[in-house]
Amino acid sequence: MSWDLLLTDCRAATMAEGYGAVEDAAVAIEGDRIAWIGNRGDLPQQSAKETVSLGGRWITPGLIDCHTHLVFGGERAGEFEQRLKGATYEEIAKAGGGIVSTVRATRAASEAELLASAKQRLATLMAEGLTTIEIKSGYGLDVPNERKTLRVARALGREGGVTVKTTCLAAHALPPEFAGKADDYIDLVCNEILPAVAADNLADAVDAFSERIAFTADQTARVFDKAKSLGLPVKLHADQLSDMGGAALAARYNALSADHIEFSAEAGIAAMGKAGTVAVLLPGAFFFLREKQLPPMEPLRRHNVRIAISTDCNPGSSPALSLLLMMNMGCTLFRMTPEETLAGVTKHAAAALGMGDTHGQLRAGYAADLAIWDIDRPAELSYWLGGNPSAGVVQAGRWRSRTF
Ligand code: DI6
Ligand code: FE
Repeated sequence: MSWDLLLTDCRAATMAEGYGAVEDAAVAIEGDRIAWIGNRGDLPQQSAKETVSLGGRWITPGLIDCHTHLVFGGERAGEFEQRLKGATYEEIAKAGGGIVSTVRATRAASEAELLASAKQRLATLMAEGLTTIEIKSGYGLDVPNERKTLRVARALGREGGVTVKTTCLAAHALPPEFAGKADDYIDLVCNEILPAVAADNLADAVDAFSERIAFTADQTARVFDKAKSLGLPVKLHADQLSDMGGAALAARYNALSADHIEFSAEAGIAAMGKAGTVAVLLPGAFFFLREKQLPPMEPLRRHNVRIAISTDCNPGSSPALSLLLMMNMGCTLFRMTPEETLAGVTKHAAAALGMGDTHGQLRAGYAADLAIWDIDRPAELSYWLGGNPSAGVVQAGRWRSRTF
């Protein structure tokens, strides 16, 4: 028997424990899985169909962006200008702009138009070693448009050379036709939208936005109950702008992740630690909205909550197209270490998508999703502001790109 691909002469951050660094590593790949990884000196005697020297380059698990709203119509640069003149994100939302303006543009866009614009953004993210991305709906807010958005996300997974996990975020905002009738809209989400997307296998998880400008904890719980009855795991946009008890609610439902959580109280963080709910931090949104409230880093660490980092790529609060830049912001804004941010876009991001047993580490049996970098040490991935040290990507055992 021979391996399909053998990579030698590399330094590996396996992420097994901390960086899990192996200074002189080899990685053997069989099909779409890692067959062996370790010290080159310990490599079993076995032939390979293709052997490639990486010339001392670093290799990490392929990066995972575990929270994006990648599929949407239009852009909101005009709103950005309004905010720079003093309007707040919440004021713009209350005046009928914000998320609802992207809902109008997304409903008006054809499936082909949504696919084309999302593909461009995806290509930019993928250039930085991205091998898995989560994509949420949430700008359709009715049965046909939520389905349309999720079909586009699925199509990106089929043709894009990247693994796509989809999340139905129908409970993102109140659509204009339900003004003043939030409970009626939650009825629609529970009785029609979620069953429709589940029937077509369009969603791998269900998310909600629990916030003053979105949905209450009770409404969120109704959405979560429905998701559970459909066999779908849940996630939550929690405590981004105010403390809504979101972290505790997410933990109560054994959510895969609670995201944002800047305003979460310690009891909620402790509950997340017990439930194994991952904290997804989104420094792009914090930066772009010029927020002041930092996520509760010290309680997160004390309660052993796994921390992921993501772009939150969306047109309103985080038009971010670089996961590496988010790693830098995780360090500079949130005081994470470069080791924590790398775990945050690999191992812990995988856990936030329920893929922790198969993705996010360089380990025998795990997916052969690898990023190869022109760097001297892993901290460089969090260090540069711009630039792209990606030297190659192996996706599911096959070369997706290679510059050397
Ligand atoms: N929180 C966010 O940061 C995004 N959605 C959410 O629930 C913002 C989405 C937008 O402004 O379009
Ligand atoms: Fe978001």
